Amino acid sequence: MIGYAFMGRVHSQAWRSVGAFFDLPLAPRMAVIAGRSKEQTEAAAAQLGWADVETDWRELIKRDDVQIVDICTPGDSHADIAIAALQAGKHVICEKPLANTVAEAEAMVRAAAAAPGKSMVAFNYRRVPAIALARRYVEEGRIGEIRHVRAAYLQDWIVDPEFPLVWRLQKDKAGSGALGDIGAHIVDAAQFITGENVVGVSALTETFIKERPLAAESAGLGASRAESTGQVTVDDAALFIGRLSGGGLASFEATRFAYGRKNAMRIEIFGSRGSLAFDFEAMNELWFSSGGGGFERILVTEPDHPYVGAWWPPGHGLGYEHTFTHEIKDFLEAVATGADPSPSFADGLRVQRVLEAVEQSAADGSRYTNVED
Ligand code: SOE
Repeated sequence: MIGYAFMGRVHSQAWRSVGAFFDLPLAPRMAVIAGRSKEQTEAAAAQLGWADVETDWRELIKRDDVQIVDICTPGDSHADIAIAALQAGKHVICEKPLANTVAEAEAMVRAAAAAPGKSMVAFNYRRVPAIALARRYVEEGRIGEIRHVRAAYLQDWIVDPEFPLVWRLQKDKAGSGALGDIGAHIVDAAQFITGENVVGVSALTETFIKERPLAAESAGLGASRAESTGQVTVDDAALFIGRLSGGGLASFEATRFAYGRKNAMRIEIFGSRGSLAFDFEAMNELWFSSGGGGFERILVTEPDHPYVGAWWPPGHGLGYEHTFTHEIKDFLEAVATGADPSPSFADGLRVQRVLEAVEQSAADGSRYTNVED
């Protein structure tokens, strides 16, 4: 694993627990974790359960005891690490969004196609049981043809103008702001559940707070007031409408400025025969309308619901971390059986192209912009 912050911690939890709940065709061993600071990486390894540490990811990739590389770093290093790992014959799982640019994502797709290893982009929300169940309902034709998708991802962690300029607010590190961080999730979820693509968009983006205090680690002792702030170089919010490949219409809202909404990843799908609705803040529920008569609440905790049978008795519920455990389980099965894991790097590139079209449209007065194929 490379990186030990939020994503490194949650992926580690998944690697630690997956074998205790699922019958796996192979047993993962948590060999080595890489980070730049030796001290902090050693502390992370001890806490998270990794046997060894490296302070340079290139050394990790060279090791014979590493067959799978899990990339949990900011987007600016995804392409370099993934391509090097694939070329070294490793299997790769990479955090989302796949890369910071379409060009990087294309290079990753080419490297994946040329390499023997398996590769997967970690859109974990596909592995929320209720979202996997929603896809099953669409595949079974229960809601008919898709007319509308209404998706929103609402958070509030940077509403305070004094919140520091962390890497997620810097374009050179994160690629984009709310758009790539959380907008990418709802684009992927919409495409996953409906089985259709977003083919064109019209967008607005905004950065409400343009300057913020530097994060502690970059604020330098004795910095004057003027020197202790920096420019926010990404969007705070991105709103866009789009067309789906099946002829339906979609709307997307991604914002970190929605006070009271912590991780409200919401999606509603309206079809010719029925509708589905989901909110991550109540992630064990899926709402289904079979046409007329309003919505029925499905408690997605039954053993025949996706992934649920491996866990607790009905009604006991799952949480955020389980989505990563499910992701690692599916990835390991693909590695063991030789199947192609999903979402692939090509799926990640497809999302990246939507993000790019959103940025182009927003820069171009919201002009309708086709998503490249
Ligand atoms: C931060 O906005 C973040 O952690 C995202 O990066 C994740 O992908 C999402 O799951 C929760 O919010």
